[in-house]
Amino acid sequence: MVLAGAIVAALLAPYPAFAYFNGLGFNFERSLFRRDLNTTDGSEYGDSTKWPAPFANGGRSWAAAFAKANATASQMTVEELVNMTTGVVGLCVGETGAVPRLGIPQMCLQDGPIGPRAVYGSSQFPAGVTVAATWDRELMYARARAMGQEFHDQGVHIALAPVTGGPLGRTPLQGRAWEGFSADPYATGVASYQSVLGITHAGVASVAKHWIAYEQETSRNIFVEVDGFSQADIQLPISSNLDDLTMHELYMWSFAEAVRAGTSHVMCSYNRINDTHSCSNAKGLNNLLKKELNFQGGVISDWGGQWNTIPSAENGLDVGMPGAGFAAELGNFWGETLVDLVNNGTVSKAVVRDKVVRLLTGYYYLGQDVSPLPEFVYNTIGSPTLNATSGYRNVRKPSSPKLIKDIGLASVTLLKNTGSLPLKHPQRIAVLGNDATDNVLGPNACGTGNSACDVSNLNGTLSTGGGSGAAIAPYIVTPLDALQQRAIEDNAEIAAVVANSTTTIGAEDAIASLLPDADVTLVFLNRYSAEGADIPNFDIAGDGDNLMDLAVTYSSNVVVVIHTTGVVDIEKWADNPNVTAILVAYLPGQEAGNGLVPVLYGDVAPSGKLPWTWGKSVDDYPPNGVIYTDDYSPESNFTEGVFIDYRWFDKKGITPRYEFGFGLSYTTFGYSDIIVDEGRWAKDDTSVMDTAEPFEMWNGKNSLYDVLFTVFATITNTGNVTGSEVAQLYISIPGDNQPVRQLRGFDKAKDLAPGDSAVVSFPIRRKDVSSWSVVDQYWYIPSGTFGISVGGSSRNLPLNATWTSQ
Ligand SMILES: *[C@@H]1O[C@H](CO)[C@@H](O)[C@H](O)[C@H]1NC(C)=O
Ligand SMILES: *[C@@H]1O[C@H](CO)[C@@H](O)[C@H](O)[C@H]1NC(C)=O
Ligand SMILES: *[C@@H]1O[C@H](CO)[C@@H](O)[C@H](O)[C@H]1NC(C)=O
Ligand SMILES: *[C@@H]1O[C@H](CO)[C@@H](O)[C@H](O)[C@H]1NC(C)=O
Ligand SMILES: *[C@@H]1O[C@H](CO)[C@@H](O)[C@H](O)[C@H]1NC(C)=O
Ligand SMILES: *[C@@H]1O[C@H](CO)[C@@H](O)[C@H](O)[C@H]1NC(C)=O
Ligand SMILES: *[C@@H]1O[C@H](CO)[C@@H](O)[C@H](O)[C@H]1NC(C)=O
Ligand SMILES: *[C@@H]1O[C@H](CO)[C@@H](O)[C@H](O)[C@H]1NC(C)=O
Ligand SMILES: *[C@@H]1O[C@H](CO)[C@@H](O)[C@H](O)[C@H]1NC(C)=O
Ligand SMILES: CC(=O)N[C@H]1CO[C@H](CO)[C@@H](O)[C@@H]1O
Repeated sequence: MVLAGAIVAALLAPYPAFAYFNGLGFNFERSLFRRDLNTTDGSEYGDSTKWPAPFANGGRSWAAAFAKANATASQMTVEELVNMTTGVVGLCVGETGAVPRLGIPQMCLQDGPIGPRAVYGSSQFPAGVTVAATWDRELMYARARAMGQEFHDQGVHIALAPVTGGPLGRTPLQGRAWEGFSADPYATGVASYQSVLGITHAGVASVAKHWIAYEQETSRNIFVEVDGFSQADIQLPISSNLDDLTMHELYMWSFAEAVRAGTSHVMCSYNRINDTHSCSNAKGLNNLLKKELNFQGGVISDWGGQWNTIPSAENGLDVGMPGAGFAAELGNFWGETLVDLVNNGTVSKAVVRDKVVRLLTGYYYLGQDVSPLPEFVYNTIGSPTLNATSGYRNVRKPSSPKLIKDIGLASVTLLKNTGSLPLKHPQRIAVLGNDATDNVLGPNACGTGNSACDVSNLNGTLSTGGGSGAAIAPYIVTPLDALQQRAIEDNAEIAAVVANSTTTIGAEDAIASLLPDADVTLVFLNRYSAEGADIPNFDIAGDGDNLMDLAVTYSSNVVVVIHTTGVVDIEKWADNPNVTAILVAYLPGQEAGNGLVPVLYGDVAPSGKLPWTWGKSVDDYPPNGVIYTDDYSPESNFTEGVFIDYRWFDKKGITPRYEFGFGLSYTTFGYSDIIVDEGRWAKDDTSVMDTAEPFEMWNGKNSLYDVLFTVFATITNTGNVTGSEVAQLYISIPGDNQPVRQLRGFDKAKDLAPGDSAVVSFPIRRKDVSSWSVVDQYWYIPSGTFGISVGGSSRNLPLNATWTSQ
């Protein structure tokens, strides 16, 4: 049966997915049938006899926790074991069943990647894309550590974060790519590694998500059960069909970093891979994740990502979510059925026991048994409500506003500046655009809770995208708030037109009279997107284009600030000489104004760099990034292979508007003295956990993550204000069909005073100069000469050197 497109669209409408799943009825015609326990969707990749489930052993760092987990699990009955693998109803978005007899509590699982979702008394941290644009490892860690503490203090055992490159950024139209980091696997790998460490150090289990090749929202999943019957006959989830090389070199890379950092869990994704559901894909979970990456933790399904009973039990899924939660409408496959299947010998008890061991290892490793977390007190299912059994609980730390502000300041990316910035104490300031100010319905009215706003709403400044990756803002310091404070200090005038539309009565007249006399016109534009829907095009939200027409007509000093989840079309005015500066401020969280205005006024020079390529049009990117179809089995062929984002632009010779890694400062930097130091082999000391990725021995050195050589360069501040520079290293691997260059290092030289220099360093690991051999199934270093270039963006690389592998 084929469902009409409109109904598919309605099913996949933007968040509130939970409210939708929970509340709305299904009044379309459907043929009801019970899912077969064995449903595999017919692909060989769901065959656990070919790719059996490896048993956990605790790996390099979890031996003691593993021993406890194994001992506890060994005492459990089948009912108790299964209880822990199947979600139960609770206040958190997901909870595991308890084992009261052995003192194991119900564990709380809660979204999401910018802090505890739908939980009052928490901070709204900057989004993943924002911290990615800082290229600052310390800020990446600090953000995760602070978020982790809030999860901990709210009673969350398992935080559904970080987004680890699923999505990675195959298409700039992915609605929720902003929850993750960069469209480059190396950069996303670094951010994922730092984020896992930060969350873990707060005593909370991290969940690297979403495994894997989850690159579009459209047709991502419609598993819904009503009255025990499935709607799965309507449309299967999109199948990401990709080859083994692309899987290894692009999509697995950042997950390997999360596993190395010791992520407690991994979430399997909604999509299928090669026609087999990610959550029952034996090749993906048993072979690639648990065997090759040697992952010792648990695999948790995305909510409704489990589609069957026996295959998922045998093919690597450890915890099915939400199970009995959400009125079991998202599929409650295990529970008593799995108990029966174990008792009658269909599914082995050892396989189920291993699931519990994997789940409990993190619990013991993090000490959640010896210092129990506080009780979770809010009701977060449906509309977030205060459900305080012990009153409103505020866990926000006094230090968090400054951290959030600092991430904002370090992320703001200056794309154009013909001299208007930094602002030089303007006396008359015009501000245009509703993005400058408050949402008329309060800071959490649109998308950040469980609701979307009406198109005609004055949405206010965009501090986060929507869906399960959003968090409640305790307040928002808007750009206008911070600008007004500045104007007062400068004894200046400031006037803002914040109608969302130029057609609002009086808006055009107000702009026409205000702008000609202003020293500077600051225009605030945005583009929102959310989980559950892809972005239709690069349009700026609302009436932004018309607003820009008026701005450049009436002002010759227009400074544009863009809050956005990704690339938008700025071609109409980017080159207009009246546009004197363009900045992108991404999704800054609750301190939006404080994280921006000091950059505008030059207290801090901008130092953010683009974490993806800013193309001129959607057509600049690989075709078929989002597949729209009513087909029962929708397929997305990743035919571009590893050539996404800048790799594609470089291969095809396409000139972007702004290249990957680009960003200006108020000062200038000189690059000199590149040194390739081969005398610096260093044993891997960054792996918390060891992967088992196979590699060809070379030079007798023994880990894929050993440092083979280190590149140094000198960065000098050649301008006349203090600034920070993100130096980037790209490697050109010799051989046919290799990307022109690939990011393999970055180092931020911070706060260089005019005339000062700093030496930046780029440790290059074996993996960084390796390719994946599909034939031999290992990483190997191609023989020949490797090009090494260092500079300030992917297309501004003044320093060049080589390294020869043989
Ligand atoms: C796990 O516990 C079982 C039962 O007590 C025991 O037989 C087994 O050796 C343990 N496994 C490991 C790897 O310690
Ligand atoms: C299963 O989990 C539920 C919910 O946490 C708990 O009430 C029940 O006691 C558990 N059952 C067993 C057999 O431990
Ligand atoms: C997907 O299929 C390709 C062949 O088309 C194969 O090389 C790859 O290993 C498969 N990957 C998974 C995870 O099934
Ligand atoms: C085992 O239990 C399942 C679930 O109750 C049932 O469907 C299946 O027929 C049983 N198999 C055997 C061999 O008894
Ligand atoms: C609070 O949570 C309990 C347990 O889930 C539920 O029964 C109750 O209705 C909730 N109260 C509110 C006000 O949401
Ligand atoms: C306000 O936000 C909603 C999504 O919550 C969006 O559909 C609408 O277009 C936005 N309005 C404007 C004017 O940007
Ligand atoms: C720039 O702004 C001035 C008004 O300040 C206007 O006269 C002129 O036409 C504008 N130029 C462009 C290219 O829009
Ligand atoms: C995807 O690739 C398969 C196998 O080559 C082909 O049969 C199918 O038509 C392709 N689908 C699309 C949507 O391009
Ligand atoms: C230093 O600052 C002055 C005044 O702000 C400016 O005119 C000059 O171009 C700057 N020099 C450099 C090298 O940036
Ligand atoms: C209050 C207000 O000005 N609302 C407008 C926002 O913009 C949309 C179109 O983009 C108009 O339809 C609303 O009237």
